Amino acid sequence: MLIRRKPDLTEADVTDPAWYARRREFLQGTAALLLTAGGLRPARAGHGGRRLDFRPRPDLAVPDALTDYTDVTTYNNFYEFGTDKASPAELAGRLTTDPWSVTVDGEVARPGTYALEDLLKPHPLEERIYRLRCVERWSMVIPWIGFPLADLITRVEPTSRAKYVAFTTLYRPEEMPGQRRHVLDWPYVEGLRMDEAMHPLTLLAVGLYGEVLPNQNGAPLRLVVPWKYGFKSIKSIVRIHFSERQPMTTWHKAAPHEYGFYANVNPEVDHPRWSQKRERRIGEFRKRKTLPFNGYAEQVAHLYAGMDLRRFF
Ligand SMILES: Nc1nc2c(c(=O)[nH]1)N[C@H]1C(S)=C(S)[C@@H](COP(=O)(O)O)O[C@H]1N2
Ligand SMILES: [Mo]
Repeated sequence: MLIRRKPDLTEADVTDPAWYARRREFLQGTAALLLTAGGLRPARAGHGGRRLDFRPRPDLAVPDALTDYTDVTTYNNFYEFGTDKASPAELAGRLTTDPWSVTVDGEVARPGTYALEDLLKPHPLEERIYRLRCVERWSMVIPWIGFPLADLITRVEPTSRAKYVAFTTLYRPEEMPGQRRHVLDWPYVEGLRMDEAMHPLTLLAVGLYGEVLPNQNGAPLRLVVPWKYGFKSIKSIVRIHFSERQPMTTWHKAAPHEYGFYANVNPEVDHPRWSQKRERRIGEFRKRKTLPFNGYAEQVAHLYAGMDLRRFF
């Protein structure tokens, strides 16, 4: 099934009018909330991107201070634009994200290539403040805008044989200069077990800091799995595939003894070349203790009950 593309992902496409009126209320409410929470957070001024309308989910937010917008958008891992942190912000501007479509296939009743705007339309957007921790021992706190991956999965109706969901990033070396070198096996692929994918914390993000995702953060659609190391949160997704077998993942293929399929944030399991016990929150000086499941243990530990998390790292 091929759905015809419309010229642009307009704000109306991603706006539920009911949230329109509440947005101002939210912005004021949040300012008050954040101040009383003790963290002096910067005002939510615009950063020049297209504004999104969304519903706040303070119930799903972490209380930590937000990472500075400049750090969130200039200190990135996006190997398609180079292996250093600065290249994505410098080079991702040339990536064309419109038109964009996502192929849904495999063990699913409603496969097809969906235009992004059609894929997003039924899903009201939410803001969720999540931690993101890179396996390289730095972390950030980011106000993501998106919707639960579970909502999309439910809509496309996986079959009973679907045990895993695999994701693929765009392969377009003309616009992604990092792909002209074989530093990774392109395109970048990642995967989740079905229960991880269906977990209410698992987010498909289309924005951050109230605006459409900057390209360097994975525009126009990326995964955010807050209890796993950052590399699971695949960017610029073009394919979502349902399978019976556990899919291969890019980092596991690149270094199987360093990066497992699960990649849960686990301070007890060292990376072979360094300890994972501590992390540097970008913008802070003193190192923090890394929390099991990145602080989301209460919500997700049950998914791994009975599994040896040293073996399934
Ligand atoms: N396609 C793709 N997705 C990716 C990566 C990448 O190189 N390519 N890097 C991952 C890693 S290692 C991290 S830590 C996060 C970084 O996300 P951010 O730049 O938005 O903070 O993206 C993840 N998703
Ligand atoms: Mo990472």
